[in-house]
Amino acid sequence: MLHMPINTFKQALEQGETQIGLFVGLGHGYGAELLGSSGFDWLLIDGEHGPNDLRSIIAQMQALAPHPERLVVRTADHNPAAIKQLLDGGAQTLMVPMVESAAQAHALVRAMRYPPHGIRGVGTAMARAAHWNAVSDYFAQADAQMCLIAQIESVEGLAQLDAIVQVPGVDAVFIGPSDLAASMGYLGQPGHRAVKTAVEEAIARIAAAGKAAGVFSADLALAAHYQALGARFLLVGVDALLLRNAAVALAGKFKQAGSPDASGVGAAY
Ligand code: 3PY
Ligand code: MG
Repeated sequence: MLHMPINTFKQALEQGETQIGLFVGLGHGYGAELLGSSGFDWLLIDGEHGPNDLRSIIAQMQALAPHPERLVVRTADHNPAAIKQLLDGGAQTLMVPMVESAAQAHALVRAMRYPPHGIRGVGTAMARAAHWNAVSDYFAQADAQMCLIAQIESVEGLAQLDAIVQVPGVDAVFIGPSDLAASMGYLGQPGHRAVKTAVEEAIARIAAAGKAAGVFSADLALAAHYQALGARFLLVGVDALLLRNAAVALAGKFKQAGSPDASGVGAAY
């Protein structure tokens, strides 16, 4: 007899636990598997900017299933049909970009719930989430185990933040500093003082409403600052950049050293 898995990411949010995560953006199960048991609390499989489709996202969830990291999938947009397929594919926690009104948030909650509480279509015979009808309590548990993270990342979203955060079923709010910076007129400057102040204020407002606040910063000092202000789930890096930066650093280090015999080169082996 199979049972619906408990959403431990949602549980940790409810318990006020801090969760540190990484973007998974290479778009392939092989790269995702490599990140399993790497020490992060959660991983964000990025269906918005990563080169992903439903099949590649499912392959990454399968590859990471044996590992302890909690999985969150970011959707490309608000499309309820795509949300339905991700939930059927086994995603329990969705991060949805660019939420700008309580009405949008409410529609997203409904997309993640079965009637009478929502509009999610029923198709468990083809759903990995229900282990193809073998999960006996799937319908009883499904709505409760879903977790919605609304992303606030525009001036309009910030203006509507207090209403969005109150929508029942919005479990957490994640600030996107890059899009917010662009929306504020500081494209490419997520660390700009004005953006930083806006993020700080948003974290405080989300926490005051009793919801979990999240944010991304690859600047670790800034990430730690946001954590100290009350952010409870953070992304602190991007897999593609870790690989790229390590490759550039290794090439530079070896070429600068000039000779395979130079001390320190090859220390990793
Ligand atoms: C953003 O910064 O815009 C994101 O979506 C991720 O942090
Ligand atoms: Mg964004």
